Amino acid sequence: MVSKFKLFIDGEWITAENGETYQRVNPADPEDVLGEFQKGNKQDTEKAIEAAQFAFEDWSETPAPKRAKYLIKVAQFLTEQQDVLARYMTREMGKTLRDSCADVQEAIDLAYYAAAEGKRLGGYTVPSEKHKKFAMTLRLPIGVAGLISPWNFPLAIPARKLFYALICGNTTVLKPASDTPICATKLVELLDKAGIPKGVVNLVTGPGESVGMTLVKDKRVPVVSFTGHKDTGATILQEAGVKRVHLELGGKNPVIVMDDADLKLAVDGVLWGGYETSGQRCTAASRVIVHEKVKKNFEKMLLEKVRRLKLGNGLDSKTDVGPLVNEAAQKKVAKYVEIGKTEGAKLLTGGSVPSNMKGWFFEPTLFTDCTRFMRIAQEEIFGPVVSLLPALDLSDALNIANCVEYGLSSSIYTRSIKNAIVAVNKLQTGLTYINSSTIGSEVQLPFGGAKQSGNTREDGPEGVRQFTELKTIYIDYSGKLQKAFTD
Ligand code: UN1
Repeated sequence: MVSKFKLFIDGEWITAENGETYQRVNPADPEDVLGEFQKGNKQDTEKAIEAAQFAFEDWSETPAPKRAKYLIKVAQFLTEQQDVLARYMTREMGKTLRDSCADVQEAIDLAYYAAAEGKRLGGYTVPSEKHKKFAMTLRLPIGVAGLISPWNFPLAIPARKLFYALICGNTTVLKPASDTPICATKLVELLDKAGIPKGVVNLVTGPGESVGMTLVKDKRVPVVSFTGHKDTGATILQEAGVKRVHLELGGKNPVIVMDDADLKLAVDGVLWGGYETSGQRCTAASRVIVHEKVKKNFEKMLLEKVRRLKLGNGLDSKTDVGPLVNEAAQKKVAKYVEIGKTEGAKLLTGGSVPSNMKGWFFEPTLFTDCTRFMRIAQEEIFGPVVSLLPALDLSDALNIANCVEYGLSSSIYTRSIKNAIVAVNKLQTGLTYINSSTIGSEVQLPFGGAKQSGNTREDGPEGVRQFTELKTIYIDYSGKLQKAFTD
């Protein structure tokens, strides 16, 4: 029997108005049907928006430290259910169990961090120009938040968006990626179990064109947070009109390996950053820019390890690299490998769909002798494909690193403080890691990119800024009219 999943609107688990559903299968085993999900549409989304709008007054007036209590309960439930949730995640999205557990852990950390922000949620005070006048700011909730989350972090990213929106006093409508509805549904179930008041959290599964776009266009939704492809982000910006639109988009993240680097450490960093989650992270280390003096040696060391990566079902503890999320992703990666070969990049290993596996697998792939303007060195592949590019020196490496339209994450391996500081200042990315890979952001620090990688920062104190309206307050207790900018 196929499990049936529902929408969650105004505190009720209901089916979509038009009765349409869709199925999702396990990417490691397309015969394993994971469930039947509601194909929500514009009407369902509007119903959810109305419910969220209605719930806003009470929720926004609930003291933030009280709102935090629901998040702490959810953190406890997530902790109790970490293994169960990780298994669902691996089955619906493909990543290894180890990786899925980390995703659940990120959600747990986010819940505790956001809950603590509930006790700090405040503005600032500054002196006024005038006698007997007090000036300050307050952070107030915005309203209904439309949250559109991707499939690569099926729990952590919906959690990040929901928890910050909620702690700040907004009500929410979540539209998760159609490939990963189970984890999002489980998260909403836990919020419901924690007793979150009805209408505060609503879940509508269904296509981006109807559900997502309704959230984007509807004037009753004053803030939208989206993580996903840059082209979708650009469409959202065009369609949204005047509202807050937070975009976390793609990346083409470089690792620079200098001639003074600890090469073993750099190899391990590239291996983790490039192939964990099968390269399906917006922060994935997809370009490795290697100083020509160490290129040969580094290439050999990396190749040896890439060859040893075990491709397989994420539920198997021996697996290093799981499948891609769906068939379209597999085709896209295969297409890029062909483009790379045609452009003259040298394929060192991988490059094919394995013939003996029935899921959407792709071999861990390594290219070398790439040049900066090749498409495989410019465009986001979102698969287990890493491209090595030689560089003459630090300045050449930085030019190569910056010559893409993205600017999310970057990394440099060096023993020189000078190289590291120059790189921090010159790399045009929201995140820079020194002597560690391009992935692995922590919840208490801002996350987000420059250039085409997005227009915002999530996480840490920035998460609160995303979901609050900053109100400026002047309190004049002089009892007189005091005109601005005079005497
Ligand atoms: C993403 O891929 O969309 O640093 C986000 C990391 C994760 C976030 C990735 N914490 O890799």
